[in-house]
Amino acid sequence: MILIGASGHAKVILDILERNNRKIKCLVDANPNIKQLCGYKVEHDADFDFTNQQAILSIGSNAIRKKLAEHLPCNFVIGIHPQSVLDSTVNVKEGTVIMAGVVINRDTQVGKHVIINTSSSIDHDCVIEDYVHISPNATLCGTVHVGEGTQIGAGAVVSPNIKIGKWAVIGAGAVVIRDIPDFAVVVGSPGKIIKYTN
Ligand code: JB3
Repeated sequence: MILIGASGHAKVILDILERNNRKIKCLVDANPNIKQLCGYKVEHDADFDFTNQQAILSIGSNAIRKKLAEHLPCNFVIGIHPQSVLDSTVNVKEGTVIMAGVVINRDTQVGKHVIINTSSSIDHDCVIEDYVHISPNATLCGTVHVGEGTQIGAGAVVSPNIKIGKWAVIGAGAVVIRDIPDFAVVVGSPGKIIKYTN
């Protein structure tokens, strides 16, 4: 299989794939100056045939993952660290990665090309839509809904039953106690909207 994107996020996914005994053919990056990562060869978009490759998009930007997922002819696979704890009812879709120390509880649904980053906690009955990034140590209580493309910052806390819209940004350490509309940028405790991304 291949990883698309060859920087810091790819390093973490490589570790997950190695622990799962996946054979990594190469990485592919848009930047022709990147030649290798962690001992793996890095190929480049301009001269690489993506057709039917088993792949993960190892790029932290939610918008870039969406753009590439929609046009690359790959078969996207899931990467789950063996030291994460997912209830058997948790549903995870293609292209999503789940890092070390993550806990996801019963009846939560995780969409496509999502990043559930290191040691984050997602409780029961949550819905995490496509292209979301849950950053390290974030905590989502029960029945939280996170819309497409939204980033939940490191260490943020989201109270139970909260709905966060699409392409929003919740700042690091924010505490979200009210529903958040699409595109809102939220900081602080209690979380306040300071601007909109669109
Ligand atoms: O917060 C944590 C724990 N991790 C962050 C991660 C989620 O996001 C990390 O700290 C970084 O902030 C970020 O990691 P990422 O995405 O590895 O960061 P960056 O250094 O920006 O690397 C993105 C890579 O994707 C670069 O090497 C780009 O050249 C490459 N890239 C961008 N667009 C692309 C494309 N590669 C390919 N093949 N095709 C593209 O269209």
